[in-house]
Amino acid sequence: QIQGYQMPKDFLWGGAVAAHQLEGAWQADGKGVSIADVMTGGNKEQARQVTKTVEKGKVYPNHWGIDFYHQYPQDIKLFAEMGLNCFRTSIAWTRIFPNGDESEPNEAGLKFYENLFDECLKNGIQPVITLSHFEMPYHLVKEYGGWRNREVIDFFTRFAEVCFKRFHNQVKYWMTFNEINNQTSWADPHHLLQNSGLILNDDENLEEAMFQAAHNEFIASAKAVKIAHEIDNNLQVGAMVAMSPIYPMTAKPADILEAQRAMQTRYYYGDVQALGEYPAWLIKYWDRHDYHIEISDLDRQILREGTVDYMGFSYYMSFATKDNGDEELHFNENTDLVDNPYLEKSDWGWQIDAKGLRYGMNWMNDRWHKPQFIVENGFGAYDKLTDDGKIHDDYRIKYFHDHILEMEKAVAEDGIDLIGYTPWGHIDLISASTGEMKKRYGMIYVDQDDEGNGSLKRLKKDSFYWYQQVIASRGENL
Ligand code: P53
Repeated sequence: QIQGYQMPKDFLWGGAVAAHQLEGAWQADGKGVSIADVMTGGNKEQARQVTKTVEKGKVYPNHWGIDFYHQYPQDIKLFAEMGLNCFRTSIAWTRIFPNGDESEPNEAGLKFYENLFDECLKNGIQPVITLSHFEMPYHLVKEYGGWRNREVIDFFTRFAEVCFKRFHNQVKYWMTFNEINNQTSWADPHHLLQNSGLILNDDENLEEAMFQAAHNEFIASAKAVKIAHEIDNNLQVGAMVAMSPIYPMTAKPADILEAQRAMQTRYYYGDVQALGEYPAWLIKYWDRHDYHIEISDLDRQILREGTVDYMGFSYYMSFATKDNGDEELHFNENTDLVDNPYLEKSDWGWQIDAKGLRYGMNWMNDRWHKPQFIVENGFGAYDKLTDDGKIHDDYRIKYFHDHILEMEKAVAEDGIDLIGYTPWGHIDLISASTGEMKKRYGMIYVDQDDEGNGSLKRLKKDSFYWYQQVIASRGENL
């Protein structure tokens, strides 16, 4: 067993979830319908479907989640027992603005989060909040076309302002858009919907529509940063990118160049949010492809003035790419990724690469010079409840061991300014990509199946006790 490094005293050790994946209670207290409420359950073979309305007879796992909406007081006690001093969740936009375009917020929704955050704070846990985590009001998708429409910017900033005003005494760390760069794989309809509320018409150019929607999100995010600081200078507002480094397949120069363009393509979002400017190569790319992205001079100013305070990011896996043979230097994430023969995969095909975490942290630090916050990391797996009534998830402990060690090296040996670490789904919840319950990330097991049957009982897995002593030793005992 390797000893880790001890992290600073004020380091945040937590867990991370998103409202729509665990709260359930999809219609409680005036909540509106979000995009997650119209996504059916799926699995590895069968993609989730998006339906026009909620249809009878179909399975919508986010409607029940793990019933956190009602059970959170007990769950937070378990989090405190684990030793967490922070808890990342999101505020479901539809609890505050059910349709998204109302002028006044729904008080019952605000009250729910106020009580939830109070309960956390009473237990020594500070909430860390994402404003938009794959759960925008479906009404904004159907009536406004999602983020391709600039009107949505104002709806979002109104929502953000209401939240900052109401919760600034309870919540210091915020993030605007979850994994904003997932839409780099724009050919995947789920990413376009989850990130940007886009349902594409056949005659639309997917990539061009994605760039416009992302631009509108950047403006909304930059405005939110400014509003937050005006309300309370103490607030820290971060970006949130999915860090999956893209390596060159070989040392062949054309592979190296392709991997460089791949990284530029997947992380230009971070460039805009951290540095306040679009990179030159991208402007040239738009010109060459005759893409017309609506960006005004005022927009450019807003971006410069609304750069984020820190970079939140998720880390699950790394990718690889090679020269695609095209005349133009261009990376298409939908077609240009290759398997990395040096890495094993999870049962869902995600390449396991602990060193990639340290690599990604250094890469971001060199480029963006911002404090970082690891707000997701974890291992989705099939867990087995054994006859002794336990879950022996040694594979998950190994994953966390290897990743936390690389994280600690990045801090202790490379000098990266890291705010905290919140493993994903530290309590089992609904998977975002497949809608499954059986793709589990938790250190706390929840007795429920893919159809929503089960006692909902919470059980501590072996990883619960392991993480507990990691935190107690401030990261030394791995
Ligand atoms: P699930 C794709 C690739 C990497 C992370 O994912 C992703 C996705 C989108 O599904 O999502 C993040 O549940 C996301 C969480 C999500 C978690 O990773 O598909 O921020 O909402 O649950 C894990 O296994």
